[in-house]
Amino acid sequence: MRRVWALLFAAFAALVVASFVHAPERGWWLPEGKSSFAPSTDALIRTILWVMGAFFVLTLGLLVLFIWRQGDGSNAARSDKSSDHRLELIWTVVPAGVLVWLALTQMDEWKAMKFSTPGAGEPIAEVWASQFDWRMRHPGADGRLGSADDWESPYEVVVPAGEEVRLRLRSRDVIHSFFVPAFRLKQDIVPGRAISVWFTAEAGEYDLVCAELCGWGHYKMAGRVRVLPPEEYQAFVQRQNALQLSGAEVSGR
Ligand SMILES: [Cu+2]
Repeated sequence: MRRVWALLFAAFAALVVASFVHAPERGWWLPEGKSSFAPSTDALIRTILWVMGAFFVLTLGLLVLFIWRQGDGSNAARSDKSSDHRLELIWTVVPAGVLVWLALTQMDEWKAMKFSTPGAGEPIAEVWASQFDWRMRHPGADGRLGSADDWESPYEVVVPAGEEVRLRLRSRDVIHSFFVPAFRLKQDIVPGRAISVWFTAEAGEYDLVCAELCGWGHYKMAGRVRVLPPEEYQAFVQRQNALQLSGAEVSGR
């Protein structure tokens, strides 16, 4: 019976490894990276996966081996030792060292994302999250947020391609999280705080989702980031500004 368990554990490990190996070709992975962060973030994810994968295989391998060796029901292979300080030291120091190394490896990436927010002054848009929608407020013709010519678009923020884009995130109620998988960008939105994020992206339309369970309608918080080539973006903004100034209804397009 113990050998059946050993085989089941081995099969489980093989299934996990196989699913990771085949994930990218089956579309079980993140969407293709479309921001300047994507290549280095993906490299970091791969590094962490390899390290964790190696430890996973090692741990399960040892487990399978020990169960198998005890498979005949005898305790012949069992050691009388109740502890082994050298072994305990190894399995404490090695994982701790690996964790410190991983922490140091990701520091540059973290710094670029969180502490190197470019530009001063008004952001391209202010993203307001609330239960359960997204409202994007743009500064309008005067370039200032909070004035009468601001215009809003529901669920969609429009930004220029190939430029550093800064957004300011705000919440009207609870904690939400601004997550654009294609940009590898995720940031919590905390009520009472204005938090900036930035990215440089390729032209296209990308999913925006809330990544913080914020209530019963959390699943509905699906928005979009539309990244336009710079000329198209300028034309779009001018059109929106003009519409707002003329008092016409702004549809968000
Ligand atoms: Cu939410």
